Amino acid sequence: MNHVLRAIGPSLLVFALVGCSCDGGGGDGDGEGDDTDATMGDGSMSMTDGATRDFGGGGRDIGPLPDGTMGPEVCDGIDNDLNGVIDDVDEGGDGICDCLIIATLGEPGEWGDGDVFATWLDERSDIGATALGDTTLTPELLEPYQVIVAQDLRGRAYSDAEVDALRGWLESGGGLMTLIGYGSPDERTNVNQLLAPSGLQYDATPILAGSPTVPVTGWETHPVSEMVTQVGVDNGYEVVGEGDVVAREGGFVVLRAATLGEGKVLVWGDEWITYDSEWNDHPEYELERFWLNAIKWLTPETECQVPILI
Ligand SMILES: [Ca+2]
Ligand SMILES: [Ca+2]
Ligand SMILES: [Ca+2]
Repeated sequence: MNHVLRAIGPSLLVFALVGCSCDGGGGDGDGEGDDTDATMGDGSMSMTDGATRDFGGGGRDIGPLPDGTMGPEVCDGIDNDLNGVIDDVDEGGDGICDCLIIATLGEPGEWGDGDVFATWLDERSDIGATALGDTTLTPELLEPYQVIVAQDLRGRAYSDAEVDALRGWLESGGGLMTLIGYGSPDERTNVNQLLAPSGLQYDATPILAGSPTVPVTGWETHPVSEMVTQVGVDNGYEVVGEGDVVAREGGFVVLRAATLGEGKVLVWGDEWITYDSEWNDHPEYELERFWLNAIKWLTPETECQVPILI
């Protein structure tokens, strides 16, 4: 069961399955089989010409609307238009899936004004971001979310059980992005606890102090760096350990990307990408594109994937 279905509960899926008339028998009396051209339950879609399209996924979560009609895609945990992606809705064409289920851990930063998750992201999806703060991490808490972004984790050590819960969520397909640089000595310790299963860590020495921010200009080819040439940082920490290097500046690695089971991890060595100054005062920074790329890459490949058109 995918993350979206877990979020909305299985009852709707049951309703959808029961409500679908895709039995291949042409129950509407027109003698032409299902007008939807679709067959549910085995992961395939039967066409009127006899061909079959296989979307994989073992037949889970594939099907038309609860009333049996095809599409358009809606946020219900089902691939209503049978294009192989569940809930790929973006009415505004802003590059953020309207059905995205995303949360933040910790608190927003205080070194600059603004909060990307309270404004920019909320305007681009139906649900916005859920602020989990310092809530105890359990499998049940994490399960609904497709993407989680860790902000300032100062003052909040995590237990082994919480680290295990996050690891399990990642391995089953969650996407985690971490930030750092909020200025408290224990933030690094705490976020490194959560990152330990991924093999990624923040180093101890502060790097790249600047006012205004230092542009990060060394980008490796990666989905997250597509059409990105500069993003600013100030007084962050180098990202060390496993994973692919995505961005460097001044001889330091600022961004690494790794996978863990079905899940993905992005570790960014700073937090200024959340502040208004970086969005408003630096037209040379492709910050919006960077966030769009990051969220898209972190989102499961068959859920909530929408094109980035900016
Ligand atoms: Ca779809
Ligand atoms: Ca849907
Ligand atoms: Ca959107």
